[in-house]
Amino acid sequence: MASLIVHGVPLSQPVRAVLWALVRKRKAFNLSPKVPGSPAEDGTRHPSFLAMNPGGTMPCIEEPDTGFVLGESNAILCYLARTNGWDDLYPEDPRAAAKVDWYLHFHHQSVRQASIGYIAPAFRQDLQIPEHIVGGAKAATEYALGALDSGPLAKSRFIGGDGLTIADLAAYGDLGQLRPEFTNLYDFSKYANVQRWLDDMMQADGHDDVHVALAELGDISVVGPTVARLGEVNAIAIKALVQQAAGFAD
Ligand SMILES: N[C@@H](CCC(=O)N[C@@H](CS)C(=O)NCC(=O)O)C(=O)O
Repeated sequence: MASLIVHGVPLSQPVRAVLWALVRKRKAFNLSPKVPGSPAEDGTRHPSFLAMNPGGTMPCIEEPDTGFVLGESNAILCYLARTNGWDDLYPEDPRAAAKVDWYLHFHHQSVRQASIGYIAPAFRQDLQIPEHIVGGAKAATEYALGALDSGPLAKSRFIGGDGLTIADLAAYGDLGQLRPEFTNLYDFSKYANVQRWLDDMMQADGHDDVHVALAELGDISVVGPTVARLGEVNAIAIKALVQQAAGFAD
């Protein structure tokens, strides 16, 4: 049986969410690094990639044995959990699953915007993202943090309830990277429940394994990284993940 292929790189937030599920469950995978937005052969806008994921974004998974391909991180997380029986990460009970689904739908126009408002301007200085887009994304992030803080995280330890689920993996992809331990681009102190949840997530199994690139990159709050540096930290993280995954079961 050939291992699942994950197309993407570890600096991508939604790719990290998928990798974290695989690492937690010790499920074997191969990484096929891709360049986001590039029409080149190794890019997410190349026709061969678009044939697998018409959205043209990473992550995308590919099952070599069945030919099954799927894009969109939250769809991938649900699929992996269902097909592998990871009921702790995505409960079978319809009401418990619905709480997780609530977050997965809420995510894109809310928490995901943290990466547009804070990370994209630092990582993609070449794009000179217009201020109204950055400002709008920061406002959406603020709203999302308030909603998480006064909503699910005021009631339970994790977003979907008392146990960690794929909702937490998806959310942490965009929020965890901003912590002082990584890029140091956002101060969460006014959101006590979010802060407590971030601390819990940092202790969760597999956290450090999927955050090698961000640990290598470090604080970028004063001087942003060069494109070459982003490539370097991705390469370091890919090597570590591939080595680790070689010991996992298909
Ligand atoms: N909704 C998508 C978002 C994925 C996404 O934005 N991926 C970025 C990298 S972090 C990407 O591939 N961008 C390339 C592009 O937009 O052309 C998901 O959750 O999978």
